[in-house]
Amino acid sequence: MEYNILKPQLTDGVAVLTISRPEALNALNTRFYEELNDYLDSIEDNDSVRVLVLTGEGKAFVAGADIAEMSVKEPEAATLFSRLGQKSMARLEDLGIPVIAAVNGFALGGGCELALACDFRIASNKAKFGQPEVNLGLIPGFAATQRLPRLIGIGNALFMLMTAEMITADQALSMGLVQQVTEPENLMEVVMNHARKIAANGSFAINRIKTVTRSGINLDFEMGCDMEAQEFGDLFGEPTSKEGMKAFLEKRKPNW
Ligand code: CO8
Repeated sequence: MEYNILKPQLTDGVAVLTISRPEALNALNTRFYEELNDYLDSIEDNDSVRVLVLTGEGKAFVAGADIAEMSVKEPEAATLFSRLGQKSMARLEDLGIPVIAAVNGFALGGGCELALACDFRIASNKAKFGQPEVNLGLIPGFAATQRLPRLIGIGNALFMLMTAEMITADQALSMGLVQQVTEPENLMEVVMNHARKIAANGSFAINRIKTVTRSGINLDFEMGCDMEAQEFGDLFGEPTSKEGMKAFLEKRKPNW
């Protein structure tokens, strides 16, 4: 498929997917989701992609769902669009590799929701976060009502959802919504350093961290621990764990 909105790039096992529709501040429309799903199909079984980074071109990460496209929808079509967004974002959460949001600018509404579906978020100090749906007479439709309280607690989530206030990257950091804030010019370098470090580690362990943590948060604590013990044990059947521990004992870098 030819992409009009997405610009994918792959270096050293790290795929950077830039959302590029700057004339609409990268607003998410149906075409975006078609391209995203096509791209995810293409990397799902591609072992050379070990980390995925999402970012936006221009002054926005993503300024929300496309209000122009949404404004003419009837209830049934709006529900379908919401489902399309929810399912597409769930694919990022379920992807077998880490997904990092490099938040370069506005992450509003659907844009904040897209960042929430990533495994962690690193933001430029110019980034702004918000869930301004109520200003449009709407509620979020790409799972912010569900992911936000799980990530930052119900008080912080309801503050963002009810006030529609735009918060700074530093405020987002203090709420745990982002994990690191950088100077704008350093954002991609910082993100790429993390991504390359993750990509250089044994992907078996990294990918299991994602599965166990993401599945575990929706399970009872004991069931989560059972799953962790099972996965921990399974790793001992992989050559990568033997090599990792052997390398430590031999005071050398692992040769995965
Ligand atoms: N959708 C469509 N176009 C947009 C969007 C958007 N979300 N955001 C910005 N644009 C367009 C503007 O209309 C403008 O276009 P034009 O140049 O043709 O007039 C262009 O991008 C540049 O925007 P501005 O001139 O407004 O730029 P400013 O720097 O002055 O302002 C803001 C930047 C503050 C980010 C401002 O653009 C803004 O408030 N945008 C809307 C933010 C918003 O409300 N987002 C939430 C949308 S609702 C949502 O995401 C719900 C998700 C769930 C959907 C469920 C499906 C049913």
